[in-house]
Amino acid sequence: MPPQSLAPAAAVLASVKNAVNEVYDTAALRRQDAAHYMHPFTDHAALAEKGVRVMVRGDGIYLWDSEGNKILDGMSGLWCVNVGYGRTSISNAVYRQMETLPFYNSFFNTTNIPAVQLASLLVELSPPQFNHVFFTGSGSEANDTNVRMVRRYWDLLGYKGRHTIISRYNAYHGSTVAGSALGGMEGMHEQAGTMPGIEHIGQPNYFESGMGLSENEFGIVAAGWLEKKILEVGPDKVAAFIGEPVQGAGGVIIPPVTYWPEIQRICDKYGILLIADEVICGFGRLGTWFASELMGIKPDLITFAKGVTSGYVPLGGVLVGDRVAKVLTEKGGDFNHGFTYSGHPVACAAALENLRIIRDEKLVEQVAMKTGPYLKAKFAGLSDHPLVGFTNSSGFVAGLNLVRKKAANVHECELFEPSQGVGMICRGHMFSNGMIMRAVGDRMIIAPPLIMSCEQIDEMIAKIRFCLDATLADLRQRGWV
Ligand code: PXG
Repeated sequence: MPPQSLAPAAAVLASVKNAVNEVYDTAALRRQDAAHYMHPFTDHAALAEKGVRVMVRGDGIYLWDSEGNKILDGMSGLWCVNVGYGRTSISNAVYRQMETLPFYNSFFNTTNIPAVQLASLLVELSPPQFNHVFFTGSGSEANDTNVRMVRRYWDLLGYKGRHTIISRYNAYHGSTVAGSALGGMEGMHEQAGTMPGIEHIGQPNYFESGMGLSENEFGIVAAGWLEKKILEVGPDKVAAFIGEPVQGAGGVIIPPVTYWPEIQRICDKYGILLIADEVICGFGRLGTWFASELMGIKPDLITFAKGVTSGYVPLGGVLVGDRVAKVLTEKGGDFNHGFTYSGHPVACAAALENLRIIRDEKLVEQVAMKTGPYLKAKFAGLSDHPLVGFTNSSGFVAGLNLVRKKAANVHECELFEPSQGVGMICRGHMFSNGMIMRAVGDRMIIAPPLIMSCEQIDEMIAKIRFCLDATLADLRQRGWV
């Protein structure tokens, strides 16, 4: 007798065909997508015309689309899949937690085991001033939490008007109302408006603004813009300064080494809270568990998300330093803030397993000692390409600037007109040749999964070079170079 559970042969064959040959009705999926799915940060008319790419599977550093193309994911999904795709131990942890307790809230005197364990683990992994964690569902919610928290902190200390938060132009801190106001993206401010009590200063972008200065001199000058703004607003009105240690969405803007220590000195001088938004930079991205360690700063709050679960399920939060936690917990009363999914047991179970992988496989050490330096050397090698005017990297983020004419002094390179959209042209060549590399203006950026080996770095650099050549040929044909 055959076992009762045997599925009919046709059904088995169909599912095998799907799994192995990946046969999908891409045209139908595209039509449905165009008709019903509103994508984030997307021009829908343009997307519908072009047709969306349907991602169906991931394994390690690779993705496959519905047409069977294999793609090297140089962006870790969206700066988050640090341990790579296809980790069954994370899916198993999620499955087990869903079977045991799929949800319970953390309001009303209750907690759950994964949330307690994750808070304790994050405290263990983070710099010593952190002993408390506030969980959210995303990085945006975490930055909203920061706004609420720093204002509450100063209120509790009796400084009622001390509500201004200083951020930077071209920063990205999320897309909720507070997140987009905190960020410094013009396109977002135009549509979402800004918020009272949020001010912006210039970003430490050496390529753009460092003309006539050494990198180290420029770092001090750019940090000085914070002091100028504090004095303009009034030191007794400024609650906090927020910044990404390395700006991600803004184009992998790596500040000079002098920048962050000077920012810390200025915050200390005026007693201002320092918030490090490590949504991208945390969990090994720069070769340290938290980038603050690398930058030599001691923030009061750290925003995290993305890499905490490697994006397998959504989770974010704030590491709350002792200075703030003490006031909130001892002087506090109710902090009237929180989300249904704060400390979601399934998300926390995914994070626990993800962090176990990062720790046991020594991925942070690997990026710091081996693959990060290897990537730095190989990526810098691209600067011999006729289109590449400037390259830099830190750990597992890197960027290069496409220029019309190179110069020995990076500030003397001739740039393309922004309206020519050369970065997007280059991104198109990457995409159609199985390589995901982002464009921010004419800066091309990567943030690969932390598991990437030296051999895979070689493969990625070869792909990037091939696509730079294709871009150059394309631009020559247009008569632009
Ligand atoms: N802070 C930083 C530094 C981020 O990079 C957020 C906060 C918000 O996180 P959530 O989870 O709410 O998205 C982010 C997110 C891009 C891009 O184009 C980057 C992000 C999000 C969307 C697009 O590079 N980063």
